[in-house]
Amino acid sequence: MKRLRGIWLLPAIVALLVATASGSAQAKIIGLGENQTGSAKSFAFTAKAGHINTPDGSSLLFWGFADTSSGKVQFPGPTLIVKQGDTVTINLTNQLAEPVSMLFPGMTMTSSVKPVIPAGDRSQLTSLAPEAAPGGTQSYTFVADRPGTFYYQSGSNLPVQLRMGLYGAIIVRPSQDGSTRNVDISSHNLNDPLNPGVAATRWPFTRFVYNDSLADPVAENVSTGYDREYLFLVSEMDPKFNSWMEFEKDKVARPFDFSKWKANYWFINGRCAPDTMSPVNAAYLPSQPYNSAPLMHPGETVLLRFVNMGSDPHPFHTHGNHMRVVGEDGNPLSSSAAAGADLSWQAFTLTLQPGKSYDATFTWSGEKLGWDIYGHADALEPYEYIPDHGKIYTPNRPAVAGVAQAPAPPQALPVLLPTIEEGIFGMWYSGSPYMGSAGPLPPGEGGMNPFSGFFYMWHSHAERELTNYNIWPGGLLTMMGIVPWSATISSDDTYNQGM
Ligand SMILES: [Cu+2]
Repeated sequence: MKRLRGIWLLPAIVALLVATASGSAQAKIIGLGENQTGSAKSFAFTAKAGHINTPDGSSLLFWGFADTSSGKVQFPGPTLIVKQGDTVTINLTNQLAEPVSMLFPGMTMTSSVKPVIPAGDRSQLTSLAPEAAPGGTQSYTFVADRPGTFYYQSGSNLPVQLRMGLYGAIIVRPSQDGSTRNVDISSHNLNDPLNPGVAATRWPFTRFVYNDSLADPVAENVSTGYDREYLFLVSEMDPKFNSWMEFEKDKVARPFDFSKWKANYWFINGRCAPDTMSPVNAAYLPSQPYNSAPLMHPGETVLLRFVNMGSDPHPFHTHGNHMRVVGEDGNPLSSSAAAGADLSWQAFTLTLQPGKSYDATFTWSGEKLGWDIYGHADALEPYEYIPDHGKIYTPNRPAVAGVAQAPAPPQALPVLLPTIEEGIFGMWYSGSPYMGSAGPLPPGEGGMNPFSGFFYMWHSHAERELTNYNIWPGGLLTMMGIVPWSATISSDDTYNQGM
């Protein structure tokens, strides 16, 4: 999205930095379950109605799940975070006016999975799982025996209940999590901060999507190790449908024509941009507690856990670097149980299909740009790409036979860090010629970019999905922030800040 540079960049970055400055930006996946000890985990959910807010001022009726202890219904439902081998029980109470059930695709159910087929001469399946009647309860138990990214959803009256938001994510951490595996990164030419000027050969990971090969150092192509993780649960809504659900008094006489259902809001973790970049638990989004504000340090590996709970495919694009897709639907992309992610592949854009999950890793080091992204020629930054260090940018003008070209400038401008004046008059100028405008901005608008970070867009490549009910920009979009190692990322394990 070249045209998004400049004018759109500013409010997005302001939003992100405000979120970060308040110390509540999401730097890990938040959810329920990690504070429970033992391998038997129990959750109490209530299905109920609420309203979500969109950045254009709309309010939509939704149905969601509440963590009963807080009572706050949320969109999407609470993310469950459990460990491989855990036995998970969910006690559901239904406060909606119609029966609700829960499905856990990919899990080994140990409670009843009997579908609901009411007796009668025109028997029809009405639910894919045992239901909680209005005002009633139902419990579900499963063993989370496989690691990966999963989801739960309603199994009843699907055309209505899925469109109303009855779903959430499940993360199952592998039994290998917490052990240290060294991944061979000798081919990366990244500066080793412990041994400046020398290329780093090992990167220790302690978190993994799946159980990797036991060899140490682990070959890079089979590791599912990562440093930080972010959830991208994507979905969409047609406000005309939510409005019909809320205000139509006679739904039998005036049914909704589902052939005319057409999405006009697109969400990441239940929020439309730019709310995606607002803080976790923002007071003005009482039913949408999760944000999508990824931050990383150069050289780190970020895990993107994708779940598509909508009914449309969403092509997700990360800019800057490709993602490496290492898993799908809770299965590592491997050729055998022991091989690790050897069938992983590089994605420029990853099309998220409805009802599927994907695990993809992402690394950004500024490598092979042909110029020094840090704009300096002094000491190497941690994990800086060594061959580009100290390089200046020169335009690439391939020779064309028989075509006279104007001579290239003898020396293009190097990438300079902002001066004090630019800090005052161009407050977000990162020093990169590729990010935003370096022109003067009105003084007095906030402060400098405190991280000197690089911020750029992660978004749906279906560009209609970058709107909020036809107002651009918005929708399925957020900004990735790459901040120097000197900047603390909230809940960074190194600093142990926690959420
Ligand atoms: Cu783009």
